[in-house]
Amino acid sequence: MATRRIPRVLSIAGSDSGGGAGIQADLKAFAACGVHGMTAVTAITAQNTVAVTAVHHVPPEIIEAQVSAVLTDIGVDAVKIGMLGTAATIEAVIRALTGLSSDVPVVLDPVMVSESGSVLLEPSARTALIEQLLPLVTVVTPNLAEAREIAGNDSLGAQDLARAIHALGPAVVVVTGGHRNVPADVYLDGSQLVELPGERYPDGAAHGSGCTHSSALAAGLARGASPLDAARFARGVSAEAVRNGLRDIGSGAGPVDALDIRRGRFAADIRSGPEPPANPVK
Ligand code: PXL
Repeated sequence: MATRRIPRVLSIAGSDSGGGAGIQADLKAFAACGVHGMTAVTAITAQNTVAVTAVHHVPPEIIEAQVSAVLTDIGVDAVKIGMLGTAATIEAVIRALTGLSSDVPVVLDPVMVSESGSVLLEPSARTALIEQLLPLVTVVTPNLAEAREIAGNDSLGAQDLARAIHALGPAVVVVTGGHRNVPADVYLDGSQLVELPGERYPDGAAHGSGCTHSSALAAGLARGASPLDAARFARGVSAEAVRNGLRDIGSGAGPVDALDIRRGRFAADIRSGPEPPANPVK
């Protein structure tokens, strides 16, 4: 019997040297969600659990080359977009995605500020993100602060923010509930608004929770789920990753753990790891 092809998901996002957020979180979330993860790195951040100390923006042609390399050979079943940083990067990503079939879902996590409070999207790039990229995406997943920024309104509640952002063009809006009074995500597509309740884990470790959420959502779509089911799935995966977060890594906000790293596939005992092949290749 032929085995089913493993779903493929591309993350176009920034690198977090501390391993908590960005592409590092995305690849862990993809592995946890049963899809093959690939990356096009947009920016390299020097970062730990307390601060971002430097950012290098990858040249636009290298971003386009990474996406093109993935699309021309491997192909994708969904794309997740995270940290973009500059207007030049946003334009490069838009150019790179013109080669994408229109039935491939694109999930945008509109990253603006790091967990530790550093600006990850230049203020001058906000217009490009809102006017050029947002109308092209299938799902956008702002947290409350990002939703206020995109909608240009500080006083609306999460449901009205979702409506205002939906009017800007994306097919689906999911306002994540991590910073709301009620711990629920708001899901809105062209026909329905649904509150997705969940637990809040204030004692967990949440660095990378937004990245994990949007990656799990993209993985759900790549596996064939509807946007609503994928949003529910992502809510559960990211909450679990926060609950299970690695509080003892670094002195600041510890990284989420979507993979259950302590119980990793080969974590138990080095001596009882997998047997080497009987006839090792010399
Ligand atoms: O969580 C948003 C985010 C995305 N991408 C990178 C980050 C962060 C937050 O710190 O560092 C690279």
